[in-house]
Amino acid sequence: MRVRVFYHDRCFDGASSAALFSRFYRERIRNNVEFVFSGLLHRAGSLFDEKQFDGDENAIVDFKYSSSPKITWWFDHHQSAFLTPEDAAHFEQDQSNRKFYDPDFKSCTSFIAAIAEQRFGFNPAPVSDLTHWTDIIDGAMYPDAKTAVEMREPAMKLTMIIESAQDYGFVARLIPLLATKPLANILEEPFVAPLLKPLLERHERSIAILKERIESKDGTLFFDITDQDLEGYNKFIPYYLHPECTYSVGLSKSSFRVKLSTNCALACEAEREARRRRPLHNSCFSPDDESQATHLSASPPHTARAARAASPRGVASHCHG
Ligand SMILES: [Mn+2]
Repeated sequence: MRVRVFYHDRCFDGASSAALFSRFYRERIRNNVEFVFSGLLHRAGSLFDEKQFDGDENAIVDFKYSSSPKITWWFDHHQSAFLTPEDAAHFEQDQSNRKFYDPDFKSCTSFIAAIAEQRFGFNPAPVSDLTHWTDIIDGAMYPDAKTAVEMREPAMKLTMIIESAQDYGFVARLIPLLATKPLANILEEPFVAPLLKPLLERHERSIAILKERIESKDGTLFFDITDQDLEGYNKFIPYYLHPECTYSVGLSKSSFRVKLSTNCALACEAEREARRRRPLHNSCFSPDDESQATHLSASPPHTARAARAASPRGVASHCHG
């Protein structure tokens, strides 16, 4: 029997959700199965190719709902889980006890662990380190900018590797290890270990460049690194360098877009609580719709307009949601 698991690709929580789901499935549903892991990315147009729903069971974890009858399991915690009101209504009517949604969870991995324990008798103790770190990383619940930037923890290093994975098969190969091996041991795997050094060097370089570029004004940090190839730089670096500041507004560039990021530091309990309720990391503005700036826990209200002024072609953005 084949179980296909669709997961949020290039995301630590997405990969960990697929890992935890497959462990839970093997232990509590049936053992004699082959898992096939397929990454999904948020992109314009249709998110799913239903022809791919070809397992005897098909699960989606940490990603949007699909009303296809071929999808037999679903877990998500994103505010934006439903593409349409029809999808939400379809989920509301589901009686299968196999589809679960709770946006109060900081990570989908800890959500799967909780449901698997409460409803299916799964023992989450062996995966507690994994769920601890997916909550911190996916919920942006770092105790301080230092933890987020200094990359000491194996989970942080794995996140960096997963988010920058170039090879389509890499994350799928990593998944079976995530719920069965200590994270520090996974970093020593021969197909994982060589990837870390160049990423850490790139990270160090981005810290050095931002250190040089950041201007600090009235508690807000401003920077423009559109002339640098720093796509995917760590969003906590500005606060690590300037702990006195609460907000940052930055322009960066990748091969096909200019991106405006506005962020707020995890400065106090109130902000942390706000992030808990909206567990997303980064705010996103599209050129057409300021109301899409929904992932923001706090920010100066003028930033969307400032972004348009700064970029005549509009500001494209990537929502890590
Ligand atoms: Mn997630």
